[in-house]
Amino acid sequence: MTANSGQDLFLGLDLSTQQLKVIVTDSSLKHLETFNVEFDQQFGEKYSIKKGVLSDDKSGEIVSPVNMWLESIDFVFSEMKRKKFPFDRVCGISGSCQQHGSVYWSKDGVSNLTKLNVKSGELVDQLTSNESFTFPNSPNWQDHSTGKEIEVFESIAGDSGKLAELTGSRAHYRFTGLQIRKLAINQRSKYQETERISLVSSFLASVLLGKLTEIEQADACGMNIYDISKQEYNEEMLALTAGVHPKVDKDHSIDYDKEIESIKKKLGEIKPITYKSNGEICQYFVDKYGFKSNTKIYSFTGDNLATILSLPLAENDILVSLGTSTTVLLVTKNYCPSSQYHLFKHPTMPEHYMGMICYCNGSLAREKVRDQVNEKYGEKDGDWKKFDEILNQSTHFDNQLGIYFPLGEIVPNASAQIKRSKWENDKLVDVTKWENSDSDVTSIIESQTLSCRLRLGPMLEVDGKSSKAHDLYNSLVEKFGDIYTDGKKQNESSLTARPKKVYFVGGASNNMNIVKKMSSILGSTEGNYRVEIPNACALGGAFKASWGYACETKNDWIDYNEYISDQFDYKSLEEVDTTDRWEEYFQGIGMLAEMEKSLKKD
Ligand code: ADP
Ligand code: XUL
Repeated sequence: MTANSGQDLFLGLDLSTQQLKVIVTDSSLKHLETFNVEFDQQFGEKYSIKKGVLSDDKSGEIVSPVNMWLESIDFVFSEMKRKKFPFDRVCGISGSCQQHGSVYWSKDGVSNLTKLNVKSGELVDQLTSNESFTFPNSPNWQDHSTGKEIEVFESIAGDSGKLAELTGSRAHYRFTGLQIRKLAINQRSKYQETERISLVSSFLASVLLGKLTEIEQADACGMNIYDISKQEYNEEMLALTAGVHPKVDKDHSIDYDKEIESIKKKLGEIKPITYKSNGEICQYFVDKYGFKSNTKIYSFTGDNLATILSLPLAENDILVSLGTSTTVLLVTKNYCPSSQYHLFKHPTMPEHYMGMICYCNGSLAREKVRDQVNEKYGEKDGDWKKFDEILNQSTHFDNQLGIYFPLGEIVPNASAQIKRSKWENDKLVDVTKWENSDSDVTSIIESQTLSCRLRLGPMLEVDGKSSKAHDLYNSLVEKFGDIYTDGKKQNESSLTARPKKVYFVGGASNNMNIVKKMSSILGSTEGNYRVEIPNACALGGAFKASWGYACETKNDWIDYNEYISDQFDYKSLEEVDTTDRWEEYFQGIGMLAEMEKSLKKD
């Protein structure tokens, strides 16, 4: 498809848990082709992996073999070569990688990387694991083995909220600083032999460059050690990461200053967000596949960060991903951290941040309610017809709300439970079931959406104050008192802020009734859209490369959002026809905040 025209091409690579994907776009952001290699299918036996990873159920450790990733790069490019892909037209490459994972280069590895050449075999032959990497495997984001590290990171920062203020997130098992600490303590000599530590994103960019490149600033925010406001590593967190914090690591023979210098060197500098490339592709790829020697490599970023690059997402726009779990991403200038969500630097807009809220109880919780109504009405298993019919009948908020957590929830932090409450005689009354069990349908969509609305509020900017919003806020507080979310007091602007545009993606966005209901509650001011972007993060990577190339050609910044908006295929968006019930759901906000106060925790 691409072979006949002479247009410039861009590649977006996506190194995820289960596959390496390569997406090809042209300079008008047209998606031309996709290539991929699935790890289980291609390397399952050789590396004994399942779903891309090695898991130890006892310790909770989950890792991915670095050699497998190296093999997959040659594999997918060889496939492309076999299909006569015109590598010589590729001008720029960027991409998206699973977040938080880390790769540990030995001194030899750093040097081997600069000597890659086509005569010495494949990447995996030249960067063999025991020689080039001090640890052969990379911790995976699903890892759960760092419980002790969570405790020390939060206690040294003060508490979960303070760590979130500093680094954009509370401590999480998967975050890189904690994973490095575990290795630095348990396998000290291997840690000490480590010359450099890359994130998965900077690892992949480094391999293409044939030299080590810096950790990308937006992805660095997934480490729990990077002070986002000061734009530098936090020394206390670095000391923990290196296993030398004087309050928790009592080995007095350790030379603290030397260890801090050493970990800073291992991690390398973090360059502020830029459009500038990190260099040109190395000779190995030129000779082996026919890339031109000036193909630019732009910094790679994390997969969620790359996802927001695939759409014209401006400040205060949000992306609601209704997959197995629900993930909400938004673009904001407002650095307003909380222990219940994440803030990262935006990968292409230096003044902006990306907010991310991750819920466990998304589709599976809705499916349980669907199954319950299907059973009641004798409907077919798995069919959403009855669920939709009930949802459509609900035309207003009727003062009752349920919280449905068949799984323990991250946001808010709560154990598995179901809670239903009604607003009666000016107070909240808990009930074990509704008069009509059909009410669970509306109630689950309402409470899931209101939870997003409550937590998005602090991250959104208010566009001027309206007296209407002021009145709504006053009557809310009069009725419910001050509203607290996750221990933090909400104020007038956080409770009355509205998103500009809302985009819905993921499996459940196929359901227009769910999307309409959610839209009516979120109350966007500039429209709601449903969009199908099956390869969003790889596409975001390719767009980042073509944007970087356009900026470099102009030798100046081009606003990322303008760049995407100018060329974006708006026909791919489906506008959602909805009724705005934003005002009516102030009551729901008050009720949900009240109900969350009494949720059970583990
Ligand atoms: P993943 O997170 O695995 O990528 P998907 O984005 O494919 O998941 O979403 C899968 C979920 O989408 C399923 O769990 C299912 O409940 C939900 N889903 C798919 N179609 C519908 C529908 N018509 N109505 C509601 N939910 C749906
Ligand atoms: C985000 C996270 C996952 C991985 C998936 O914090 O851990 O979304 O990035 O690849």
